[in-house]
Amino acid sequence: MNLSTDTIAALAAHLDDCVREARDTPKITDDHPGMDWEDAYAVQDAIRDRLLERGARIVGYKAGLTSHAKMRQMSVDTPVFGFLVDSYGLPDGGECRTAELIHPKVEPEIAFVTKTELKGPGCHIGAVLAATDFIVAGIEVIDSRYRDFKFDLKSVVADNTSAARFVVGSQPLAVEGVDLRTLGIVLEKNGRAVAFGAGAAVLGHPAAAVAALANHLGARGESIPAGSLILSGGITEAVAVEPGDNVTLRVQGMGSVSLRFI
Ligand code: OOG
Ligand code: MG
Repeated sequence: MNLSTDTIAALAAHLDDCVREARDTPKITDDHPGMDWEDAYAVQDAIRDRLLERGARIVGYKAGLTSHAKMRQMSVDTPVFGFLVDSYGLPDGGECRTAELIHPKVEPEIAFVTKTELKGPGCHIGAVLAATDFIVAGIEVIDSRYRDFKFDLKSVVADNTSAARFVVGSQPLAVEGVDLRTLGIVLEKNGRAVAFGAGAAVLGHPAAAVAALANHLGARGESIPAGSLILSGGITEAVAVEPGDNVTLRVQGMGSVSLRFI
């Protein structure tokens, strides 16, 4: 750790205020070039504590930058991990209010719901599949608090990996007998298909992203509790949205899920 406890608390308050006021900021490493990984996750933890103090509940976790398309789009080279709270969740077919956000983008994802605890180190795809209750189609709405979505990995980790909103579909699929690598997805914006992909785009297998999350949490003395929702990461590049847009994600065997941006 290179930053003081006070600096970490101040950075968390700053990013939390940016979320609440839908206002952007230069990336925080501009002023704190010495910030290391531990500092970055400490800022994320401090944001989580602020949300919990205001009554939010942790409903799950997210892995991000798990596909080459996303890594290329954001010019970075390793996955990052964040948390999801209940207030980020939207109903399928519901409205997402863009006035509450800075510059939202949508990502097509495969979401996992766990039935037993997952604990690293040593977590692998097999353990994730054994602990998975079902998978479901998910759209993540990301909204980096950094100006023009320009960041480095440590800044994005501190900003809870741009987490803002998410919606999951209502047609669960059991993983038994399903090859998650070849699950096809189509993302539509206003009735037009704008991005396509398959599960293998995410670290070769979406369950690998969940295993990486469990190993990341394990290194910090945490685990993924049973009943968690986990977004395994955008399969394609993120797509910018604006008021009036309708977004639908179709996933093979899992029906569709949609959001309206107002
Ligand atoms: C970071 C979050 C990326 C994903 O699924 O890859 C992410 C960002 O691109 O702002 O959630
Ligand atoms: Mg995502």
